[in-house]
Amino acid sequence: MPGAMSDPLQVSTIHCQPYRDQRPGTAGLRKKVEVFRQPHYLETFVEAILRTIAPPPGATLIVGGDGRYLNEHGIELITRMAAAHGIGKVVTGIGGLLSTPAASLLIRRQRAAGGLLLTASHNPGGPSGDFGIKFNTPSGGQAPASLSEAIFATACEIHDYRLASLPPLDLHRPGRQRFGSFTLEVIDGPAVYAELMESLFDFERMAAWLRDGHRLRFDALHAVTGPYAEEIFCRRLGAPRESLLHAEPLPDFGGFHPDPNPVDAAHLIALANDAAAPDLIAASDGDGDRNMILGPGMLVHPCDSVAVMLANAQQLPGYRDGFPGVARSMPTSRALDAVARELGLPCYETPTGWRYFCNLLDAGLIGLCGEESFGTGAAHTREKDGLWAVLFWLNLLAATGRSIPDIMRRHWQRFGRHYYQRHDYHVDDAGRAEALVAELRARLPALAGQDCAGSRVTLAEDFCYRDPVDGSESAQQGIRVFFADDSRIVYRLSGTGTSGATLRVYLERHEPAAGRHDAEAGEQLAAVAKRARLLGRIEHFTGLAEPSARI
Ligand code: G16
Repeated sequence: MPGAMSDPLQVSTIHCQPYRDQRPGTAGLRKKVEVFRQPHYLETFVEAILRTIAPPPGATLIVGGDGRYLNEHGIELITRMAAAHGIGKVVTGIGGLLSTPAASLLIRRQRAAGGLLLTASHNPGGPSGDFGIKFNTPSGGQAPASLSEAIFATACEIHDYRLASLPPLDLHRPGRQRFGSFTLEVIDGPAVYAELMESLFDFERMAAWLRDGHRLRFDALHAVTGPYAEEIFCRRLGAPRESLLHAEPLPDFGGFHPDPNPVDAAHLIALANDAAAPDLIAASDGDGDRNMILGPGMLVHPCDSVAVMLANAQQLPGYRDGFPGVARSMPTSRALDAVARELGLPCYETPTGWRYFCNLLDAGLIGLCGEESFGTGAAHTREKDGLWAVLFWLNLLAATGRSIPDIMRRHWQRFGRHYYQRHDYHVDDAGRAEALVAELRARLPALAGQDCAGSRVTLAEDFCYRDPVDGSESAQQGIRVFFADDSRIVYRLSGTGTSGATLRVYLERHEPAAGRHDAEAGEQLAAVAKRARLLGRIEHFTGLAEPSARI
């Protein structure tokens, strides 16, 4: 019988040629599906990961994905390769589905040697979409830059990989499948994750809020969070089934671009602006780590969301003792800093990329962090966590009895409002965007003190981060320019795209507590946007007079 208990695993060595384009970006290796379908492409990268981390014999590995096209194929392949490398157990979710935060949680719980997550996050799926893979360390967090570079260097030298011959795997049958010394364990990811959420939030109170007739709409965009939302909102909180939209995970996300933002999820903005808008509207992305929060007539910008969470944390059972400190990525608005200042807490500023928060979380320096790119999280896991953020807001609404617009207005009256917008310029020729950044960088020393479209530059620099825990330095993490009128512009290139380049221009202007808070962000930032175009000579370099998207 194949795979009987004491059979030694049969391992083959397969010859291949190295690929030299497997350098991970902001969060893992992301490429078009057609790139991943080249002969041995995925195998080469997985072999590079396994050789670089060199897990001890018998170690456990968490392997899961967001359900996009190639997900199950990738999980079966990684399982066979892991077995060939002496891994003792691979743990995955039913159907190979694991949200990114759930995978991070499992890595920590199972004391695994790490995790391989098959996701391109918010990028589109399907055969013509994107695929991706990233390695998370035993702490549950994304590989630091040094490890990613080491994996890349190894990938450039791969000429063969190892594959164990196993009988057909059943990713849909919960439980253990044993093959000699190797075990595949399929677990119920949503149940494990929901239990943790029950320890952090007041489920009784949230269930009562729903019973009282308050309405919730959660849109899973046909991505990984559907089964998690069903377990939490419907089974454990008693929300009616119509609270969930697009809950069935599909390999092409049903055609959705699974990025919960005002452009790609415009239907949720329309729902929020409807006269009969639900009390809480929320969404997550492909792999479940991003979140979008809306209330009647209002989107809660992620920069504000993390600030409101900090200001109100004591209302929630899991966070009554507050946080040791907080952090945000550099391009994220300074709304969080304003609250931290009032509470006397340190507020760290990191480069873009969730991985930079992980050292701070591991060292206990922070307990809450967030990014403008619709990511918010805390110390329960080492990834940002979409459903956690939705539950935070749901619990806050239930605990205070207030509406989202009411909470936001009170917040701005206390701390002022940081009007904020990100303008993305997509260019096919990456060289043009790189040239813009290079020119701006060269002009930096001369900028301070200059007048630029109506305001004086007070500071202009290329952000360099020194990690306070391990002392490592990350240079050239975004060009930031501060102005005398308390506005700020940040320029950087996206590290998550799979074609051309995206120039991200982040605009921010502070309106004091006594000022006007109910205006439209685009209108309030029009002058700063014009200044950003002039200063960066955006049209000259990109040929674009207007951004491709305003987020
Ligand atoms: C990833 C990172 C985030 C980052 C985002 C956007 O998120 O984990 O930290 O903010 O990409 O990065 P970029 O501006 O370089 O495109 P995700 O949700 O895609 O894994």
